[in-house]
Amino acid sequence: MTPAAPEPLPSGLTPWPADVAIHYREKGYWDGRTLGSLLAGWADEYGDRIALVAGGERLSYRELDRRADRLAAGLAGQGVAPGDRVLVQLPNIGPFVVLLFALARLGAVPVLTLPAHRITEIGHLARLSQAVAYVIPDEHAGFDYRDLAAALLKEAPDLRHVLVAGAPGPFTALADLDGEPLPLAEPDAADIALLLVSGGTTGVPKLIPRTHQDYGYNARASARACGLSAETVYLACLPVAHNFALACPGVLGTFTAGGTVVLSPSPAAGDAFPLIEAERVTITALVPPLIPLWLEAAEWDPADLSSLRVLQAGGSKLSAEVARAVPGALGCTVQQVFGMAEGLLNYTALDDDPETIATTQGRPLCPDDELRVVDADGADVTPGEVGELLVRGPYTLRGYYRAAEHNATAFTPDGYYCSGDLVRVLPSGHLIVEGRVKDTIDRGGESISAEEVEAHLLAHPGVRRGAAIGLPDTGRGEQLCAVVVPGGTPPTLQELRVFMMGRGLAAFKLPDRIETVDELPVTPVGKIDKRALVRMVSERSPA
Ligand code: OOB
Repeated sequence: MTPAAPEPLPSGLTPWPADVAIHYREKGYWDGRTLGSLLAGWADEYGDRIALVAGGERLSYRELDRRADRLAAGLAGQGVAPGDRVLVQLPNIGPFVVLLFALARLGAVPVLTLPAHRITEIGHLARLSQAVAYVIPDEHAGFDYRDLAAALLKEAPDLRHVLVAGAPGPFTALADLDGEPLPLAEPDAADIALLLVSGGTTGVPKLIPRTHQDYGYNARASARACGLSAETVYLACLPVAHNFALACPGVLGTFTAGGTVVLSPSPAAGDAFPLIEAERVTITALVPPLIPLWLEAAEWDPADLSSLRVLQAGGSKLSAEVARAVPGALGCTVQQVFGMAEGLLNYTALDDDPETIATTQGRPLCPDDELRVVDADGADVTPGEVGELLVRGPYTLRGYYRAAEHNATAFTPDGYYCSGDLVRVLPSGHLIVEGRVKDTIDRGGESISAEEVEAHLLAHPGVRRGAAIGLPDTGRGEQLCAVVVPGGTPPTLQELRVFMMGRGLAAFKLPDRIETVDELPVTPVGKIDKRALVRMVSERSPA
């Protein structure tokens, strides 16, 4: 008999089964600590060491702890109560970090939206979470978030407060929420600490509940896997509201080790390189589309990057060619990270051999991460074969937030999360990501992996960036379109087909059409946005 799927709690958290929870506690993965109490512990242990460098400001661990207490009191004064959801849409600025811990101290739950989200996503997330407050910057990257807040108020009935980091306009300044620290009841470490937004490129975003103790483990174990110490200086270039830069090991992992977090306003080399030089940054994280831009910039930018030890790459597939070029160009090691806001993290080890680092997406973080690789019928594939990755473990969710219908198909009855990622596992335990279950082009009865075609496309010297997409085609169902950002002279369709055939690719996987674009559209964290790309190219008539 298959076990019944567990019911979500009133908080929206789908709990782990009781015996599994006991096991995770016994193993020490779950240590009963809340994010708020962790900060208090770090303040005791690391005191006057610098926790955070943001803009012109440098905050010690003690100062960060004190500010979190004062903001928690200010929020409580506004009526923000334990369990309330607070929509947070802040860029990489100091108040993000203070707010995160202030909410943790209160037991209120941040919904971590990304700066690039707009009214469609924000409206949906506000209604889904029934958020009582919305925290924004005044302006960022040329966009006025107070206008977005005004629009949101019209469609989010539960929203009572708009709090602004910066000039508040008609709303309340976050800086004014400052009170004498209050004695606050500590939340339960098994409760939701934060809600992350799913990174999926299909459908509306979903919310991922992460508990205090599962997220604490996520950060602590990641810090260990990445060799962080009190000497670590982590540069957050990607949005800190994204799991990667927040806790893999990111901001929170760096704090567990007593290191220093430096916030960069953007991942552009022009912002990041001066910070790497000035703060002697030792580790940072990027999504793969940004790495070639850093490699190019490093050729002419005089900034001293010699402090950099590790460049983490994750979020989408990193090409082996780019991975191999990094040590020579930036003087650091690559660490591949195959992760998901839903939980599971895989890291290459810093001392894996260079080819393993260049060609695999790492191994699971935790000995109790349970992975299955299954075929379309849900049966385990022969070891080494490609299939969909299913996972459960001490920091992988058992259900999305308030999404009963979706949960019925996104999880197996025995609690595995169906990732939608196609992987194969090497005898060493390293994973290779082979694409997405749904990122295929269905051409003339064949299902073609976009990822496979892209690997060959990117190997062409005239292609700087590229993607393979399916476009509607009456005869064949879909036609395969190669979308190319040229690097030098782009190939013609015929040249590209000859080139790919020369690499041994089957004829039915060759592109039917090529389109050149100046830029590929990206998701809020910087991954290639296939849906937007299909829309963009569909509007053009074939070249
Ligand atoms: C990270 O998290 P999300 O939630 O934005 O996206 C997760 C999805 C994965 O399911 C996979 O499809 C893809 O992004 N992905 C990768 C990858 N890392 C993530 N695909 C190929 N190679 C990789 N290295 O993207 C994320 C979360 C934590 C750490 C790093 C990335």
